[in-house]
Amino acid sequence: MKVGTVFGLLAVVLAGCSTQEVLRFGWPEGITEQSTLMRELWTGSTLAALVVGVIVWALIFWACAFHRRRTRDLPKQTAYNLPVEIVLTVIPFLIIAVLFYYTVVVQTEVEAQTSDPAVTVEVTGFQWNWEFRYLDEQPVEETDQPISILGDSGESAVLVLPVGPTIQFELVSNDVIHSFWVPEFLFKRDVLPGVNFGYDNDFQVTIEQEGAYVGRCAELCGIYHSTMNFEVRAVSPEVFDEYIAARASGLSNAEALESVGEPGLAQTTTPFDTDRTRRSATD
Ligand SMILES: [Cu+2]
Repeated sequence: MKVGTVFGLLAVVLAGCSTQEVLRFGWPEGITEQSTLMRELWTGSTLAALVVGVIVWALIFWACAFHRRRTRDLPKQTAYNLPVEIVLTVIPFLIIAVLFYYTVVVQTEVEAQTSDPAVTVEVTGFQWNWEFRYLDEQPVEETDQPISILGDSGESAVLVLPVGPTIQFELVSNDVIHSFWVPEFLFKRDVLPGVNFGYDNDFQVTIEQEGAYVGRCAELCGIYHSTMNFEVRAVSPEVFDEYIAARASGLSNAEALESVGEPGLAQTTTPFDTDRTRRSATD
């Protein structure tokens, strides 16, 4: 009866799920090469935990089934059994050592940086929005300044990025600590004031999937912290080049996006009014 229930539940849970989804064990789907590495670490760790779990459950059921109290005599006492104590110390240590090893390997790969990223974006966090500047792309013709995307209370910043090449983010804050977080990257990093004094606060990703993805501030940074949203728009490298050319020619972000066949405004978030002067006592 109980076994039947378990199989019934399993059938319901597993129906319609691909092997890939089952092996993700609830891990959120990422869109970068780096997030795949993290997912593999999670799958491996969960499988290892399941193996340990099955052994522990088997031992519990074995003890329950075959070592029930049969007489009123005190059973054999095994406290202070040195060989057992050693085994029970060594095995968890080995498990931790293996998990630690693979965690460090994956962390190193996720944080690895090439010396010549294809796109470099300077990310500036400020109370309470974001500015993105393409440091290595052609500048705006008229001003000779890097192309910039500035979020404000009327329009969320839409950061356009190509799928395929390596993208470098250089994080800077103008005021307090913020945190640059695109949930679909499965990665976030604090945006610190003072990085210009020599603190290296860069990371790189390689996006694998086109689409619109929301970005957020993940560090409580003041009254409108929760409104610090932006959008990453991942497009093909060809569309990215067209977009950069359109921006360089002087078009606004929305105009340039529309000129390459993309929606001009953010699809995943809406702008928020952070102008405190308008919230007077008379409102
Ligand atoms: Cu913030």
